[in-house]
Amino acid sequence: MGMLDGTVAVVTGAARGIGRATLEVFLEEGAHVVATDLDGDGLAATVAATGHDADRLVTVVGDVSVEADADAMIAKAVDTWGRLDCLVANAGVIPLSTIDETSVEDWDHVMAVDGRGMFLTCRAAIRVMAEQGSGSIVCLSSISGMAGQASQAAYGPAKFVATGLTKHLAIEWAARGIRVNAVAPGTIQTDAVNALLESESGRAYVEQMEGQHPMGRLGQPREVAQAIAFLASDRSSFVTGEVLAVDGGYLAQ
Ligand code: RM4
Repeated sequence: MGMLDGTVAVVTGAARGIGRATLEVFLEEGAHVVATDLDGDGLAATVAATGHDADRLVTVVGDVSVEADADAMIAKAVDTWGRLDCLVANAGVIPLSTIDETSVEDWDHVMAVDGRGMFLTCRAAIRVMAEQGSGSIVCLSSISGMAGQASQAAYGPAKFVATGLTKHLAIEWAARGIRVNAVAPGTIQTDAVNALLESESGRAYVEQMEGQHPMGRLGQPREVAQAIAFLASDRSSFVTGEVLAVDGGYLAQ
């Protein structure tokens, strides 16, 4: 028996990083998954690598910041399997910049993807879950959505949106059987973080972050995915409004 047997889930941003690891863990645990991403080629490659067929895994290529796309991601679950038990609102961008390096366009882009995208996918999911009277949403916050950090002048505030949306929606929908939680990952060895290693300033940032995690290492995408699976599943049936740090002790300092 898998922890998510019979569960129908939507995972956004599933082509790589934490989203991809979440897709893999959810499939291992028995879920049926709608995997979505803006990058159609990347998503196709990830899906092929899982070895699963359309019985358990379907895809939507789209942009979470576009209302019609976000709605289509949730509709795909209902059209394919008749219900939606879980949304993992993972899709996002991670720019590193101080405020004086951040243009208005940079700010708007991060808020559109990480902020509005989370709002739109949560709204579409809640409309279905409210009809069912059940559901579990897991939002991707960050240690940057719980505490300040340098060079995160737009991304950090966008992750505070994720934390805030989680808590407010948890209260708003608790009585209707919908749980809303978040994970707050520390620095995780994803493709996005690995890409930072290509520039000198990016490498200095990652090395410094590594030293700031009490466990003395970066996290792995799968370590976050396991926490997401727990929050998605019935094993966390009395947990809502929680932001679970998966950060090697970073926020405990
Ligand atoms: C994460 C968090 C980490 C940072 C990465 C780039 O959400 O803020 O600390 O290293 O983004």
